[in-house]
Amino acid sequence: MTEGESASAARRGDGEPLWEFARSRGIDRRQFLRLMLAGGATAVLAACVGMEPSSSRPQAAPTAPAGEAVADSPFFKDPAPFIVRDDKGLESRLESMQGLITPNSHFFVRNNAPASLDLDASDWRLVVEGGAVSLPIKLTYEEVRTLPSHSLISYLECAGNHRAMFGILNGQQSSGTQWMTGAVGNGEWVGARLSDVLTLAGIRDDAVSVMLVGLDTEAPEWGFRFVLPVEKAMDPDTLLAYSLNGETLPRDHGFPVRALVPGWVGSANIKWLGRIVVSSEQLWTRNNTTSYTLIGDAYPPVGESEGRPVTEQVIKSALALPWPAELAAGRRRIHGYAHSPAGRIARVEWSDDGGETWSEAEVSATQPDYSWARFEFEWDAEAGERTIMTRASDIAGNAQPDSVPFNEKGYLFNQPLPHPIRVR
Ligand SMILES: Nc1nc2c(c(=O)[nH]1)N[C@H]1C(S)=C(S)[C@@H](COP(=O)(O)O)O[C@H]1N2
Ligand SMILES: [Mo]
Repeated sequence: MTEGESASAARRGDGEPLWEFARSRGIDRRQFLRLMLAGGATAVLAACVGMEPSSSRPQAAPTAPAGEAVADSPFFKDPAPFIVRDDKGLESRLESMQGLITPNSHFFVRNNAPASLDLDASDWRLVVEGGAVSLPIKLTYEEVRTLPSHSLISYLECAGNHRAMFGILNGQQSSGTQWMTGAVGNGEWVGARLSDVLTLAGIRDDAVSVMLVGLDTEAPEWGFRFVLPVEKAMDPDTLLAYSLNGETLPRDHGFPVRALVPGWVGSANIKWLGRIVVSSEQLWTRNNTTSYTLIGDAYPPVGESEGRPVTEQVIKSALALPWPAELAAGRRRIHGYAHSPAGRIARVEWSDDGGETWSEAEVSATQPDYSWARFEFEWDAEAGERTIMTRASDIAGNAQPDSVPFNEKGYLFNQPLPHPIRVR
């Protein structure tokens, strides 16, 4: 693939918006065509970056979002709506959600550093470098925001969501934060395409790995970083996000810019992004060798990893109820959420007899982009100690498996959950 070809690949299905964008930066049709002939989308984007929009469009100010840090808290947001797992984890309560979008105040937080960073957007730079780029660049926040913006609705889930269930249901506890079902949220993200930034940096056709590095820990051994294969990095839906649910990206979620990698495990979605390293070799780092790796009898090691690095999520469903739940007897509507990286949820079934018989739940019709689905059903709650189990399948034919082989760090647990409910 030549540089020109990689540029057009980056714009596939998006030719017209590039022209629209160039025009909004004062570039006329002839200049546009000349730039396209000379250097493809790379040249057009390079000519656009740094130029003021000719029509002013509303942009959030490049300052940290409002709100004072809670005294002595490692987080900026109020922990009240959450299950506080530890000083690095706020778990959402699914029962506090009704609609499709998780409000920012209720969106789970997972940090590996001791505290959320408080960065100043005017000092912030994004460095793009490495052996597989021909034009290493350093972008400002304004420059990232000047690139064509793309918005999508996507769920974001920690690889360790449901991890506690290895111990609770299968009797074998894994290491790591014992998340129940709330290390997941669904939001509307706006950002630049990572592919546009890589195109600006002149990504070469021999690129293999794109490593995203957070500013929380830059140490070579322990920096929080994630290696994407170039194909996923160049996917037009992989974003450098600066907005969540119509607000400037909150500091707990990676202000000023984070990666949003739809369908991939939470740890790929690097917050407080500071550096991107593009290499013509497969890169190995902590987060694909010892961490975020399936280690166990069922998972033979891959490359320099101790096991199989986690990449894509798996299909899951959970009820929006406390664990355990307490309900009064009688008919009621129960709801929950299901999500799959492979596409829309086609079907959710539920069982209140331990999986002997299953009934179909209603699945929300609205399920844009990489959104999770909301499902609901009517349940006649009879007094006693009860359980309800749900299992989802997606339009690609994936379904939740009956069992998941153990892995030491407890990732990707997606067995159907027999949710305990005490009915009085
Ligand atoms: N720089 C940086 N990025 C990071 C993390 C981190 O600790 N540092 N945590 C990752 C993990 S493990 C998850 S699950 C998601 C959580 O995103 P959230 O806190 O916005 O919900 O961010 C990921 N990105
Ligand atoms: Mo995570």
